[in-house]
Amino acid sequence: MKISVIQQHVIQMPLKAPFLTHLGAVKNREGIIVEIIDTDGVKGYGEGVAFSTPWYTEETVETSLHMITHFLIPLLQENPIEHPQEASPLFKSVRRNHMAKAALEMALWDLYAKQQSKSLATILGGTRQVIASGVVVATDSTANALNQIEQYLEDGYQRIKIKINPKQDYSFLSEIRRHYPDLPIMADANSSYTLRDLERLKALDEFNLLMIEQPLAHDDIIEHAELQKVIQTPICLDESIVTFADARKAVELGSCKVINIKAGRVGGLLEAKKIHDYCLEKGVPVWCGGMIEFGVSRAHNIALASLPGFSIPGDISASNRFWDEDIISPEVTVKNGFITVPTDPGIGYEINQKRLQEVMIAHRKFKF
Ligand code: OSB
Ligand code: MG
Repeated sequence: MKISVIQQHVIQMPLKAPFLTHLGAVKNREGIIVEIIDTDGVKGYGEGVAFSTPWYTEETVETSLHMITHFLIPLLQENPIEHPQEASPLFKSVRRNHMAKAALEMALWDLYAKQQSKSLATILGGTRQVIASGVVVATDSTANALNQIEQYLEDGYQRIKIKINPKQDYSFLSEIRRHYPDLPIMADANSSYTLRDLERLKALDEFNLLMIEQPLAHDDIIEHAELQKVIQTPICLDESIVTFADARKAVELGSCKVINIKAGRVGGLLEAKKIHDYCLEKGVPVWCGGMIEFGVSRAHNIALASLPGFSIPGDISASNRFWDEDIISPEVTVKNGFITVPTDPGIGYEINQKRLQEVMIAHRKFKF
């Protein structure tokens, strides 16, 4: 792929409002923007989506930087590749560290698409011109949740996801349902329940949720299958699915009826597409998850969600859901609940260099 330089930009930006889950608050988002430049000066971009602390998965910004710098970039330097689909097998000699791998792998896909003068969506096999946009409410008060929902519906979002946990579920959701009896809503528990909470979880069936995301342990497959047998609400797995093999186990065991795909969580676009293809074949709907990301990852998500199996609105919202000013130009916008899939080469968004410089806290350059 004629790589000449890889640049690593560490950035930091405050969220417009804290994002609250039972695992803590995200107020400030750090992220890694990877830039891969070929010998003709063509630039591909990827984003490391690990958080500053290991609350959602075991990776952090620091561990990602460590893996990218000391293991993954050296692998690319020593083993020149012809196509981005070779990156994931090459990175197999490093265990896990999926978000670090994905940051590089996704930059390679963007670069490759630009080298071919095709949109990333086209390169991946996307079939949609627009994708349906959903948004997440992550707060600890009913009043805040109702205000946010009102605003998001005005903004045109089609589906609302609400963070829940055993201390904020039944009465919280009944209040929301009282105001919005027919709104497509789903709940994300981020592993806050156990099977001891079975009665609480059964009680949520009455809210006609589209699905409940990751109710049980982050690494469980078996207990979710037990739970799915006794609740009506479809279970969607997020944290439990970190590989294609996990997706297969979950589908075959009946641990879920829906899968949330995040390219970062599964190690990149190749693995994400593998999971997508398998689910499409098995009739399991998938949707694209979010990571409170900046524009680069958001753009990759849009391309991924243009694939045919992404039949449910994902957590892909506008740049202004989280940021005063994003690092891409134009920003991602939602119109009448939809985001237009770009047709320009690669991710189809430019980097807003001025904004990138403003929010950059560290930088490193690797020559090939
Ligand atoms: O569990 O889906 C999740 C954000 C960060 C980490 C985990 C999750 C989330 C979200 C999506 O809920 C938020 C978004 O980017 O819109
Ligand atoms: Mg989730």
